[in-house]
Amino acid sequence: KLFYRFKLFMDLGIKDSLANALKQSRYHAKRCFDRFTSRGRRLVKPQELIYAIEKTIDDELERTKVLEGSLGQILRSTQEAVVIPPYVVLAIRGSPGRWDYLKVNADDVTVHAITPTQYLALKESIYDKDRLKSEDTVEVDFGAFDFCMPRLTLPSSIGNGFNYISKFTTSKLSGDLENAKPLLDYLLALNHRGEKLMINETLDTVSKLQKALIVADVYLSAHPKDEPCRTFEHKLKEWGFERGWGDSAERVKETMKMLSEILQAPDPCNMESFFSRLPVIFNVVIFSIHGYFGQSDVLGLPDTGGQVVYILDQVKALEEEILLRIKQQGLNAKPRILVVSRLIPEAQGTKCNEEMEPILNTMYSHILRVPFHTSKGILPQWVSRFDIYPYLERFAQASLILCLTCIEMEDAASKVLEVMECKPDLILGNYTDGNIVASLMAKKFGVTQGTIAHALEKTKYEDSDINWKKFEKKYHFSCQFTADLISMNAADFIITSTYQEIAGSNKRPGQYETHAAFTMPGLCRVVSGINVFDPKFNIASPGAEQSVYFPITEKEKRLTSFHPAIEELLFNKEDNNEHMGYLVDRTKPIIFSMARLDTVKNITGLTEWFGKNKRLRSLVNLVVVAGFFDPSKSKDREEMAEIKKMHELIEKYKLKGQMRWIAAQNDRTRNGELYRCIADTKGAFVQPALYEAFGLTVIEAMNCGLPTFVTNQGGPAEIVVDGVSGFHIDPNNGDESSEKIADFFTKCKVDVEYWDQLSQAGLQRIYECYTWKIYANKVLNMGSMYGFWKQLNKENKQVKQRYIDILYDLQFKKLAKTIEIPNITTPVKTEPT
Ligand code: UDP
Ligand code: LCN
Repeated sequence: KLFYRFKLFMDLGIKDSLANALKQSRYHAKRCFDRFTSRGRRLVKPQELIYAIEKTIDDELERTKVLEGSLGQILRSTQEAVVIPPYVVLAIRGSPGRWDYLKVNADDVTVHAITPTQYLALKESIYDKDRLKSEDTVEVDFGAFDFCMPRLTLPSSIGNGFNYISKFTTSKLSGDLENAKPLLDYLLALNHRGEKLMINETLDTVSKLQKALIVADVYLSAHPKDEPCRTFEHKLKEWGFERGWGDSAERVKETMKMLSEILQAPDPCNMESFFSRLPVIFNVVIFSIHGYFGQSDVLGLPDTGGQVVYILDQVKALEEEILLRIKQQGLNAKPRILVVSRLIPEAQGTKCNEEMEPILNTMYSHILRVPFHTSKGILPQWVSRFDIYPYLERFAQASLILCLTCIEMEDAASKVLEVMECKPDLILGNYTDGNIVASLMAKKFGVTQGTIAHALEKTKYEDSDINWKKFEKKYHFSCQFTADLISMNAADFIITSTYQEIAGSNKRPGQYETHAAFTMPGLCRVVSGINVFDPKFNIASPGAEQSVYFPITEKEKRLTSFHPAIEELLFNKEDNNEHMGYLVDRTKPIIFSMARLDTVKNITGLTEWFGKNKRLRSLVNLVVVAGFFDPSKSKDREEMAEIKKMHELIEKYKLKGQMRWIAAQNDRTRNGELYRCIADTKGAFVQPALYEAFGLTVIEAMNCGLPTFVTNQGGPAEIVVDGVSGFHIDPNNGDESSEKIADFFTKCKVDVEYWDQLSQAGLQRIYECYTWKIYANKVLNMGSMYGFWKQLNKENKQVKQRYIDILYDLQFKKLAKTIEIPNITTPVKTEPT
């Protein structure tokens, strides 16, 4: 069906396909479109479109014909429709990233194509009739800067930007030898703390470089392969070569050969390999600002979830990879990685009030915390990620005016310089707040920038853009979406965890894709926010720390010292403030889930599915680790409601005896063993989220050999291949999902090998795609290659930056000021600590 739909759209174009379809089924189409318009102006969701066909066509055969035919295909590809009688305007997503806007006149069923601007204006008019007439809407159009930049064409290429950048770079350097001049300039500029690397000014033309490479090749051929570079580097220096080519004669020769071949006849493969060997990245700054960012006692606190885990593991993996590369480059430099976060004086027993904290299991990496300054002093308390925007500019200290007026104040930029004693080579941002600060800092230092979203909030809340005013007080989406737009456009490359994060699936748009065209009526109309075919998009999925999350089959490594505590946690019958509910029948397998108690995590949903499904209850016990039990102790708006709901469900379905609710567990080493103890019961992990951006718990469980049932909404559906390395469940269809889980356990009873088969297949999937080693290698390669690409296209980057500055100054700053700064109860000194 998908192929048929795609072919239909390709052959005729969507507009003509729809026009033909309407002609062919004119009678039914007219009735169907009349039905849409009969209920007046409104926004219609896709389910309603299909439902309308089902309701208007009585004859079953006819109905199937229309539903399976072109009209049905087009309506199935429609993501939403604006109804303004007599018009029905369809936003059609023919394939990932490709959108068409078609206006159908319900009276005569004629079709006209319209632009995104026109579509968004019509959509706005539903919410505010006068908007159509108003001409004061600010339009944001990033597409206007991209006309000269290469784009990918196939939906299947999306997220594979790095490979295309090496191809585009190759073609830019091809042809005349002089086309390689930008590469020569790039190499000439390479240095580490002032010490030149790779080449020096002796090789100031491409032809001199090319000749020197030939001489060096002959010279190196006479040396044993494993001869250390120290013994011949003085000779190479005479010809203009500095250190950084390799640690042995063989490696230096190989790297030089790659460059020779690039100069002779560039090809993307060589280009990638050469850039992966360049000594470019030694110092990295990663911004992860909100939450309680720390190494212990932070997980489970509001807003503090997987991204903290991700960043700490990421730092360890990046440091290991940088160290390996430095060694292979024949250098003895020391790398430095700083995770810059917020210093929170009221640290709630965490270390978030400490300025510097070494990162465990690393040699050169630290958390650097900088406080939020306000006009009333340092902000002592935690603030929600939704309310964080007024503090960020001063935190980054990126504005020139601020630099001149608040010289005495500590800020992230000066702290980074002080600790690193130089500019970073790469800046990474995490989540909206980290990304906007990363953008400000990268601009200030002129450094390559990568962004990581973890989750873009826009997709989590339905119609959060068009209804932004309704959400504003609670969530400040106006700030968040503007900040996201700024940083995704400012970034040199974007790291995503899955394809779906960028471009969704055939059915559902991706998180980034929903920023392509959207509107916040009365604020701005984004006619081109980001293009998912931009080669800056890359998929680099995180892993799970394999020394913590290892399979149950590795028996000798099991952390048996935790077993008494885990036994207590799972089976002790007395309720306390760490666990409530108990498990009468210990012989049953356990289905397990662990998450923050956010609405979107749907732990209450899972509890309800379990409560309702007698068969499942007879087969397994349920254990969930989530939040805590007293709603009055929560500071988080959503968490309070979820806590109350959990208590109600436990009562309603009389779950005590079959369900255990455990409060958030912060000891990840013990959690690793907990997953394995669940696996010992031949249980399973369930990730029931209404939407999950990636889902670290899924890969943690899989690493421990636990079969998984994962939401089909978001990243987990990509991690797990349904029926092979786990199962997909539909969070919006609890009955079907709980039946699927029950079926699995029924089958396990008959087929004793089935559980092991799933467990093994999960592990295989992890080793192929989801490890930190694969991640770190990809990210460092990106840092190197996109750094050069940025230089190759510096004029375009500068022009775009000026546009970004306008959006930042005129929109973001104004919006950030509307967020109230809470009272500072305890006076906290404003001088640097
Ligand atoms: N986690 C934990 N204790 C808890 C809840 C979660 O240690 O009580 C950890 C979990 O093991 C995982 C992370 O927090 O490493 C959650 O990441 P995920 O991607 O699943 O969700 P997020 O919280 O980032 O939305
Ligand atoms: C945030 C989320 O919501 C999760 O889906 C991710 O796994 C986590 O960050 C780490 O990227």
